[in-house]
Amino acid sequence: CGSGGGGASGGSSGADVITMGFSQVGAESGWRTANTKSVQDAAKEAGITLKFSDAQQKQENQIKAIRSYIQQRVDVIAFSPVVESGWDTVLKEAKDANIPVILTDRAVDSPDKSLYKTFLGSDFVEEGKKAGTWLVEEYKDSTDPVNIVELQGTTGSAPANDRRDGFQEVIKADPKFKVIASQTGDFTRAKGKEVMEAFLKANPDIDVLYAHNDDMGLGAIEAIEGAGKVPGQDIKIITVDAVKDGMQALADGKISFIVECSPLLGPQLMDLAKKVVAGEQVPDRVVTEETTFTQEQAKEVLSTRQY
Ligand code: GZL
Repeated sequence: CGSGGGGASGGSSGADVITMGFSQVGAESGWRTANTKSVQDAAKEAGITLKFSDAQQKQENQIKAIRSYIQQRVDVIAFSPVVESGWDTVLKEAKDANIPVILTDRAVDSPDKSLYKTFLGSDFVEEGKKAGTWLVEEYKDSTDPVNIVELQGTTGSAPANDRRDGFQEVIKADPKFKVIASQTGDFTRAKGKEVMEAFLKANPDIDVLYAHNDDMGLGAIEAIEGAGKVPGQDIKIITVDAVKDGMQALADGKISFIVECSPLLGPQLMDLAKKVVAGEQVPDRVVTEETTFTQEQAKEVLSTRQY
């Protein structure tokens, strides 16, 4: 019956099957692939009918998908906003259509918190702080300048803004840490490699790379090796995510430290969706559990990693 917003939709079986419209950022990284699998598997497990769209990292495609879900009268909409701004209009349309919205993975900067029921995802500022804290510890016995280059995530995205800010908040305490170059690599390996090649050409004495995700770090490793330098030794590398390829590079000593960002949001998302559709109260914010990994720890857990 697809009554949308609160009522259970008819779905194929006609029973109380919930229909969720999900707008995914894209397929830009190993993290995103794992996140998509988690959402799709969890929907199946929960008996939720999932309408899924891949926005290829374009906000206009996400807005189109959300409008289409509103037209289809889905029971609940969930999405990972590719960037923080520009959502108020379409979220207002969902609210006016009485269709609840759940934010997953990334946040929006809308001041009107009534536009969505809850935000499930990591604390990216914390992730940036964890990266900075490791670096401060790593160089605690040195007074020499530490030249850092930064590969930022997608411009305007919550993870890029917050991982940058959290990292800065920690390293600003010691003036020896200098971010000598910072540019977006759009969370992809290809762009990470391309930007790192430019960094290497312009800066002969880079000590550290801080990459906002494993994929850009892995692309940068190709550039570093291409420049005849040893990743993890000539240039220490800190990344975020802890996907399998990143953890392998960490275990191999090419990456120095990884801050975990879990993509396995599917099960929690489906639980929240059921509660929201049933009109139950849910927390405004659900922060995912995650840790950090050194090279030694990566060797221990590599075989058990789910993604
Ligand atoms: C973080 C997520 C980021 C990952 C990247 O929750 O939005 O997007 O860190 C992914 O790998 O592309």
